[in-house]
Amino acid sequence: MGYKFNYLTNLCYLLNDQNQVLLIMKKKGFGAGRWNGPGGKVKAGETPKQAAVREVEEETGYKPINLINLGFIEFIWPHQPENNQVCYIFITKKFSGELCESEECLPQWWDIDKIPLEQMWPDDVYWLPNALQGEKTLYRFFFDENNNYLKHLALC
Ligand code: 6U4
Repeated sequence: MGYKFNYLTNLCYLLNDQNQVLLIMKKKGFGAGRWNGPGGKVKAGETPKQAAVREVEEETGYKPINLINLGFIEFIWPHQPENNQVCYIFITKKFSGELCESEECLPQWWDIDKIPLEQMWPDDVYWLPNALQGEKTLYRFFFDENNNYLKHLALC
């Protein structure tokens, strides 16, 4: 079965040398009130990687260097297909600049083994801990109209 995707997005995970990952609390828009990786929509003319660099700078103040692509996740809302998106997943241990809170979001470092999964998107528990270990990430997740998790499958 083919799915229609309205846009491409990205999520980008910065890791530091204290075994921590940088997450943001989005203050407004889609996903507000949840902790998530920095990221957002890929704009016309950008590659997913260029968009990830831009979003991380806008949302955290850091400039990521040498982003590694782990794969992508198809997020599907069968009853709200306008939300459907293909989300590219990036990770890096290299970045420059200074951490900076913005009007849009609060960035915060979290110990990798204590990430706040209960305050994140419900799919993250299935894939994020492995992705933070550098594992290939290729999935399709389905959500209901209240953004509750329905089911998922691996795409490889
Ligand atoms: P606007 O308001 O259009 O400037 P922008 O930050 O460009 O926002 P946004 O927030 O719509 O884009 O992008 C959605 C973000 O949410 C992307 O980083 C992907 C992420 N996202 C969407 N569904 C998700 C899900 N089910 N699980 C997850 N992240 C998800 O972990």
